[in-house]
Amino acid sequence: MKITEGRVIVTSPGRNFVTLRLETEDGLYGLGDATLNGRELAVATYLNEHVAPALIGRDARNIEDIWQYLYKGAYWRRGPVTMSAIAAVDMALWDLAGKRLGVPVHELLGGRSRRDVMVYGHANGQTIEDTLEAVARYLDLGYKAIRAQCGVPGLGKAYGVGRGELHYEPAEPGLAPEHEWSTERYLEVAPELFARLRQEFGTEVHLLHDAHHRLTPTEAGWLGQRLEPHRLFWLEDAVPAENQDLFRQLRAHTTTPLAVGEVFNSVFDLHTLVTERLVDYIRTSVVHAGGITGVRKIAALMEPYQVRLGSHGATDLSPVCMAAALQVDISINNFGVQEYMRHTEETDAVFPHEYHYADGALHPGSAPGLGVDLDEDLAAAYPYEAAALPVNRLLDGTVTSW
Ligand code: EZ4
Ligand code: CO
Repeated sequence: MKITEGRVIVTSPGRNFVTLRLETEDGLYGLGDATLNGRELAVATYLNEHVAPALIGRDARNIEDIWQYLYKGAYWRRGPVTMSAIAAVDMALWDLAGKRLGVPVHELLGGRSRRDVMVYGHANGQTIEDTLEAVARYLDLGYKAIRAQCGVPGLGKAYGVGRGELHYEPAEPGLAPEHEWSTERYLEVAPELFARLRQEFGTEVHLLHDAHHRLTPTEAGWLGQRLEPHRLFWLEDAVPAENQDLFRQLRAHTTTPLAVGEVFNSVFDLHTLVTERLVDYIRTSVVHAGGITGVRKIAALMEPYQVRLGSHGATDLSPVCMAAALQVDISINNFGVQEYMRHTEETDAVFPHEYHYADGALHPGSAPGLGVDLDEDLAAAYPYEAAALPVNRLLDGTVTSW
């Protein structure tokens, strides 16, 4: 089962996606997502120049060995560009393995641990009233878990408060835009939002919230305490993710469950958080954390500490990543929830997939491999367009720090 070709396809059906297609000598092919929002071409180049040539002639059946070879063979370990490239290879190899054996990938990962994969969507509004309406719409669609965000009074566009309803696209065309931010004003509105949500919708629905790395542990502890009566499913990215030490102070000050990790790419980004049990959920995604193999290593570390996986699944993670994430989610024991923001119709047409939504959950389907394809002719109709995630400045012009 020698690998004969590795090709990178960049397409922008509403947003940019980078996909790796690996082909083997018997004519089978596997797909892997390599999309890194705002830095897409760095990963495409890394794959084209450094990874694809090293795969030709290798046996596609040796998934673990190829993962280790790429991880250690880079010498410069970890990092989002490297780990997204490794992830793409890994997903494509699992896809190939499933197709070769005629089974969905989760059957190779130990089978199903649950019936379906609970998902959450983003309910956004400029005001609290708008957000209440957005939550009601998700409830009508059957969602059991909903992330709620609202605008901050007196501020322009706030990051994390999306445009559109079921879609969410925080990247903007061109270079990184600059937005304004005020923690003081945010801390006024956030507890009020959740008080209103519980009043309107009761205690049954799981409510989530994302603070996007903008608070200090003191501010986050204050917020977490005020959210305790409203029993959140989680408070995400309350403090900057890259300093694991900050979570000790935060954890000591609130029993609101904590989630972090959409920007993580290896076990060494989170080992302190897990082994000291400073968070409840880790949000690494298959694409940014070294693929199915990378996320399974992370999930295995988390399991005895009762830390659960709550994978990142915003619109910038392609249907290939979503298909791969669902194979992991359904198979591991310590799964919590999967983020799910729907892709545009154009994206769904470029990436036909087996997974489907019903009753607040995604179902991975039973097609061999990952259960997702790429229509290359259609993909070619959507050329790459530069876009980037925003930077926030405080009201006096200072870039928000760590
Ligand atoms: O901002 O996917 O929880 N979800 C998020 C996402 C991220 C984007 C970054 O590319 O915070 O919406
Ligand atoms: Co987030």
